Amino acid sequence: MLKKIIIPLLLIVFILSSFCTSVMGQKTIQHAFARDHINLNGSWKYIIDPYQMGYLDYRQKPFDQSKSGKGGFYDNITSPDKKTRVEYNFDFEPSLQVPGDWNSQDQKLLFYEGTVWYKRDFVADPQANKNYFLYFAAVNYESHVYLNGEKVGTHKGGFTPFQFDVTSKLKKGNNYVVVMVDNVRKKDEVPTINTDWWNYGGITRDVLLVTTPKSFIEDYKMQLAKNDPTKLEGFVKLNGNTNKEKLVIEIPELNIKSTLETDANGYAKIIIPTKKIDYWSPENPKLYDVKISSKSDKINDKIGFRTIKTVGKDILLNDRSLFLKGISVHDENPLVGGRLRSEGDMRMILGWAKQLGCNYIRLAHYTHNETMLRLADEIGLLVWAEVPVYWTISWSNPDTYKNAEDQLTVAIERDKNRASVIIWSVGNETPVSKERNVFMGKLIDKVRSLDDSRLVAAALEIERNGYDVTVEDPLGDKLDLASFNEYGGWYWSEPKELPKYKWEIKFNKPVVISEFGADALAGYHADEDTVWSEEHQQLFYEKQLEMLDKIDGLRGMTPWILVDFKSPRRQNPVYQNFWNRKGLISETGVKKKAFYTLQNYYQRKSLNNK
Ligand code: GCB
Repeated sequence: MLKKIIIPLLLIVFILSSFCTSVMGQKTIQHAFARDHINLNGSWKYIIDPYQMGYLDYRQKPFDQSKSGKGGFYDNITSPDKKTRVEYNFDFEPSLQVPGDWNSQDQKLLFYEGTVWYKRDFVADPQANKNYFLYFAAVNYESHVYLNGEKVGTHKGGFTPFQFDVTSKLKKGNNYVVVMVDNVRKKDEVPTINTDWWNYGGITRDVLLVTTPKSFIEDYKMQLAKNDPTKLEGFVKLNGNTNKEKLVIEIPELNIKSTLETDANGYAKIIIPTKKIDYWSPENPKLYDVKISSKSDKINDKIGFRTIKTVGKDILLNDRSLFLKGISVHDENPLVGGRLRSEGDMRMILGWAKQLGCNYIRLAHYTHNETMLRLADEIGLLVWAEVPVYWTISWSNPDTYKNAEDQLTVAIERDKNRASVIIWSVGNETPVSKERNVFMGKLIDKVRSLDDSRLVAAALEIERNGYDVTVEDPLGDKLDLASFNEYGGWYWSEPKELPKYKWEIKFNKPVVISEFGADALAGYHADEDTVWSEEHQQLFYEKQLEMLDKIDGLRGMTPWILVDFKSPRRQNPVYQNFWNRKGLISETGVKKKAFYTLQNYYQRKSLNNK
């Protein structure tokens, strides 16, 4: 009797626990793109499946959790015998390009929120002495991944990478991978149902089949020590070897060749004294070639070294005071109205920020493409990186917290070697409450436990009373910056009134305005009091900057936003048409008048800064 109960119970626990551990994927490999890999980008067949016919039976039970595990679209039956009834066929379907969202590739999918199945064939020649990982740089939002008809894992979160070990499932010759992607918004997810950006669905970033030796360099970190810029600190982590093993770290330009030994967990700490480092900065984005080798593996990276800290109201980069001339950016290519897909797309956006005179960008409101951060390193732009803890998410739900923390952890793990990243932001415009303060407070502690070499911030909100504006969110006590969004002159008051406002900021910390902005339709000209006109947006910028310049401790800003972006919330049929028009550049790449107002201000700041 006992057996009858215990065995099924154990089975359920086993199934549940293996499902849960796969929800966030496995720990991702550092610098996946530099590994041996087969690139799985390109054309993928797709099936639109709003009722999840390929996933659930008519009693809503997932096929992949049934006894046989069969019945779903992942079986990929394309040429059934004459007695087999099959109601799908990938081979007769059109294709989507990966990387890329589905909304911008098929008119039917512009507003679609639901399930789409992707399928791609590829050829492999697996070797016995290698590991194989299916690596996804990002899929929005929930994905179920199958290789040759077998499930390899599930993942939630639309902007961070994940991978699955497929070593035992990969075949010599033809293979096929099927991914079910579901972008339905849900209240308890991160982000939650309400955002001001397009809910682009699909396999939005690269897919790789990564090959490693059995024992491989899984992760590494190298940065200047927090309080000692003459020392490189970090670690290397091997996977697959529990014996002590020698590792070599080389930075030829600094004459560094250092030998380390891993412990029983494959972990080795890096402490390398060094002199004469050419510090990384926006004016001098110096990157060093770093080579790490173990007995069976090696990896190269380009890493810059710099320090960042705050002292009172000052931000010091390499011990020099700095003003952050920034702009906010979404991960979107306005010219196609979809997610950024290529390095060229990203260079276009960053190039525009450089033309504006920026030394800094806010990558809002979620984790951007790894390539974006690598380009920021290369061309010299400081970065505020953020997780999609946006507006009002489910503060009291422990699963929501876990999800937010996981997304934050993966983002930090992925980008911890990027000199450009100086700020981790734990969220945007989250309303003060006991539960929210606890939730956000824990995220801040988490960041500090993972990375003590950068600043921690959040885009807070302000309070208003007549012409008095105060910043006193209690979370500010735990953060390194007094950073907040404010929409004076657009959602409240009007541009000409702005210089009358008095600011009181409770924190003795550098003030960095994370957002302000006003809509304008490019090419619409009127007098400066007419909203939606370029003249009005220009006046708005002039008055904003006049007001903000009077704030004691002002050390930077990221106005909202570089380029117009798509949003379902923006419905004015004449001026918006589902575009948030706060861009300084239009969706066709035209610079509005306010672009030049801000450019001019940043030029003046540069002169004063010297
Ligand atoms: C905000 C949000 C941003 C919106 C912006 C707006 O405060 O942080 O995501 O897009 O305002 O345009 O209203």
